[in-house]
Amino acid sequence: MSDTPLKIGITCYPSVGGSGILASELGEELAQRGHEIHFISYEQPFRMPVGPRVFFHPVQVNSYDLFKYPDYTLPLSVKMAEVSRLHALDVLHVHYAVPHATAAFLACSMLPVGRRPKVITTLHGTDTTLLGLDPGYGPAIRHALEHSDGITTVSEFMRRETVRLLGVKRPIEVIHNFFEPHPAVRTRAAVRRELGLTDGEAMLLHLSNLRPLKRIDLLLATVARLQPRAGFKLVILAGESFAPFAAEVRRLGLGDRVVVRERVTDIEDYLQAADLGLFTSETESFCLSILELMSLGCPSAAFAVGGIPEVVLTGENGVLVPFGDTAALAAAVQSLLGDPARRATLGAAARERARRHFSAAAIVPHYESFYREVYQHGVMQQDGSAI
Ligand code: GMT
Repeated sequence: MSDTPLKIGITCYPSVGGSGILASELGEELAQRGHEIHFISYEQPFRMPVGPRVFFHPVQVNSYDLFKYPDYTLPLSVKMAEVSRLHALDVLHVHYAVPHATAAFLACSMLPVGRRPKVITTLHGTDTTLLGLDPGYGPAIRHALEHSDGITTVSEFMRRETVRLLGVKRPIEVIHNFFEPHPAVRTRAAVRRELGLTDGEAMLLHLSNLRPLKRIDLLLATVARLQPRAGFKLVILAGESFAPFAAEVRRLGLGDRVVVRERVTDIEDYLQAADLGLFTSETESFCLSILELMSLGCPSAAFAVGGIPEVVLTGENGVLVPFGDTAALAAAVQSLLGDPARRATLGAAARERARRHFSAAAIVPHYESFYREVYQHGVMQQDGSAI
């Protein structure tokens, strides 16, 4: 069993977002290692790999006039059960609890006992920190976690929060996120030209889905403090429309300093062109974007929140300041913009940390061994014994 390839179903959100990106990259790496991967979602994931042993099963959601809200959980669970049965899945790995863990629970109850895949739920962030606190979601999340065969979180911070907020008593495996860059297609110079960067301008890069907890207000407030303005441009790779923030950019007089690209797919092109990452989230379970930059040798400046200090060691491979202190963040950015040698030192250390701790080679075997452990030993109790 230890080397037998597994048949693994992966359910994730297909749109731009860290959990979907991680799930897609994990599927790609697992397929390259010989496993058979079945993605199940309402759309083909944004960065889903193409190649041998990778399949996509779309979930069809019909809208009926009799329902005020269309339901996704039921058709998803039916599709999960169908794919599990037809392809004899060993493992169903769901990313982000809502509604995927609940749908997996339902899917398994539709299957005969001996033909149920082992369900592994990976908690990525707001499925615990936000929805876990919502009385309309929390009990269902807890129930689905109690019935998952294995639970993983993407950081130690996230594990602690899951225990604290959801009272989960089962063991939780911490498996950090990973990133494996694909080769850039264009040169650094070509990308900087496309972005309108002149030779004297440093490129600050922010990439996120712009949701409220990313605190784009603080991002812009930080950048507005930087002098001289001619010395930098802030490039924002936006997973959602940037339109709601355009007025604030104008109000701060940053109109000619901010360049936005929406729903970019050739992400490595932009990562390799950056001089410094800039992030102002109020919470992050990990912050995959920081790791993406680190993997290409670019350090970041950010607030020290959530799991970010597990990724960035301040002063060694990036800079972290207390949450909300835009003056300190701007001072750190200002100092790094004026010191290319220090940026290079931090960047080299960032690349090395990413390679050593958060690369596919470091992380994917951990997922594989966890799958096999759960597959062979079933549900684990807190004391490590099987149910
Ligand atoms: O939980 C979320 O907000 C969504 C999720 C996503 O789909 O982007 O983000 C989380 O998962 C990422 C991948 O594991 C992490 O890098 C992000 O830090 C995390 N976001 C938050 O915790 C806010």
